[in-house]
Amino acid sequence: MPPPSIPDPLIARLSSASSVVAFTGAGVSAESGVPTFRSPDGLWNNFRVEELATPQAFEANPRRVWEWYHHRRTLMGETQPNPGHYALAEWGEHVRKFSLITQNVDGLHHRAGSQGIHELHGNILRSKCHTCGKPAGEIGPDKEGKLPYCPCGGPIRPDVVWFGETLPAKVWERAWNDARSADVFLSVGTSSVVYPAAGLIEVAKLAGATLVEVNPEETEQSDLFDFVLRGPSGIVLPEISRILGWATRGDKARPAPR
Ligand code: BJW
Ligand code: ZN
Repeated sequence: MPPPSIPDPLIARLSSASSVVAFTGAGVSAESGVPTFRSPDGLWNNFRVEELATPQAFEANPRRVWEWYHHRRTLMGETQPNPGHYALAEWGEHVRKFSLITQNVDGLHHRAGSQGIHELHGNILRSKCHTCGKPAGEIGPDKEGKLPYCPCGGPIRPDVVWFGETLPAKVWERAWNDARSADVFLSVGTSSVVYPAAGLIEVAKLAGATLVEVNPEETEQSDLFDFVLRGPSGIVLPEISRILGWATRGDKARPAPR
């Protein structure tokens, strides 16, 4: 697929910006083979994310919820960052103040070399106690499927944010401040329906940022954006890097032209 054309005024805005925020969602990892949540292939055993990613689901059936996370941990161990992740890692080296705010728990931005990532919804590799919150490393059910427990007696769970739970306070505060002070705010690969994360788009808009959406599909918030780039992030972001002369590792990550 050829990249959509990137408007010159957007390139000018990006090259003069002091502060750029990229706010990412599951779509940025789609080209790595990680299913998004709200697409038909995002269902797991016919369950929707809203039925699995809740404290109530874990308390009622921890084994089922762990099976889902075990499946996803295994899948993520087999996937690699894609050119979209690498492009954002390059931007971190070129923009005076670059902030990467992600809703993803897959760690692919980190593996692409991005630094100082704000992980709003946690990280799938980490675990913690559901009762006392104590970190529990990377543990999960053992080979026989026995579920792990904390010394306090509470069940161990993935260290991610489920529906009805608050986001990690410090991470949220930093993300909010960065959105508030962005010159350019790019929303990449998110359906923009999950709050409070999706509210950062409006925070940036009200503070006067130029808003850019990178997504092959329209979203509920598309009308808010100044620039809409309809294409996969693994194509669009490296194309922006190429035009700005920021492409370094992204070139290596992309397949060589035939
Ligand atoms: C591509 C592509 C390609 C495809 N390139 N793009 C205010 C208003 C309304 C509701 C609420 C509100 N405040 C709170 C709520 C409730 C709730 C909520 O938002 N519900 C809505 C769904 C209605 N929010 C919460 O409960 C949050 N907590 C909270 O608010 O605390 C305060 C509070 C506490 C107690 C009581 C009341 C308030 C917590 C939300 C936690 C979300 N957690 C999950 C799971 C994380 C762990 C895990 O991964 O297992 O986070 S749910 C899931 O959705 C995950 C994601 O991070 C999140 C967002 O999904 P995302 O990334 O946008 O993915 P998709 O699949 O939706 O979209 C993918 C997009 O990619 C699509 O647009 C494609 O087109 C695109 N795409 N290929 C670029 N190649
Ligand atoms: Zn505990």
